[in-house]
Amino acid sequence: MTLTIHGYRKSACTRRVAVVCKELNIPYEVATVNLIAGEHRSEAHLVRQPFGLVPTISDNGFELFESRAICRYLVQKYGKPGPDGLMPDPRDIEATANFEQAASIENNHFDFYAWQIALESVIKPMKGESTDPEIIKKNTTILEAKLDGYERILSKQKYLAGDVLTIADLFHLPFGMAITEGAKYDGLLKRPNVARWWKDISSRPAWQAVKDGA
Ligand SMILES: N[C@@H](CCC(=O)N[C@@H](CS)C(=O)NCC(=O)O)C(=O)O
Repeated sequence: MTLTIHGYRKSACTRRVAVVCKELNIPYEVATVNLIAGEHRSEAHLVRQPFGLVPTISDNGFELFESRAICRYLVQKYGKPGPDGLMPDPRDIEATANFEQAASIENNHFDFYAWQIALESVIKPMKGESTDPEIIKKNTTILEAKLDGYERILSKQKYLAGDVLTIADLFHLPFGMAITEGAKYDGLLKRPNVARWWKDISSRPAWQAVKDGA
């Protein structure tokens, strides 16, 4: 049975799951939960996602929400965890610890600040809502310092968890694109090693296939 992503094709978190499907050649269908029409707040969707957000998946009767947890599940179920497998083999404790560290970096030092910038510069204007330049300024200042940390890491290794690509790198793609292309913020482009890494991950065919819609 085909994997179903209950999501909104253009939403960042839906595309986060879709890019991993593409990387692993997992066929999927999108059952649209229309965010503009408020379908994510319907009782039917709240049964799947108690917080009223997208995406969720249904996989042969198995249901899951939280995009990063979904990506981990997809690699473990359909991929080949190991040095070339987007996530380490769980029996490799040190590689797994490095991977979890990288995933925590994205979650704690990138996601919120990039999301705030994207929300104020791209998402709210798209919806015709007013924006707050102070929020953009505050979060850009914080993200600048965070990306200096990224530069220190990426000057020593190719990717965030070491020298092999993992889903922790791919997690950055949706909001990385929103701040770079949408908000025209140059933080991912002006630091040499961050720029090398960003160009590498954002030019992958899997991302090119879903970057404008899952
Ligand atoms: N941590 C959640 C976040 C999900 C999330 O924020 N989804 C957004 C789209 S990217 C959403 O559903 N927004 C609708 C809203 O906030 O009303 C995940 O990664 O799945």
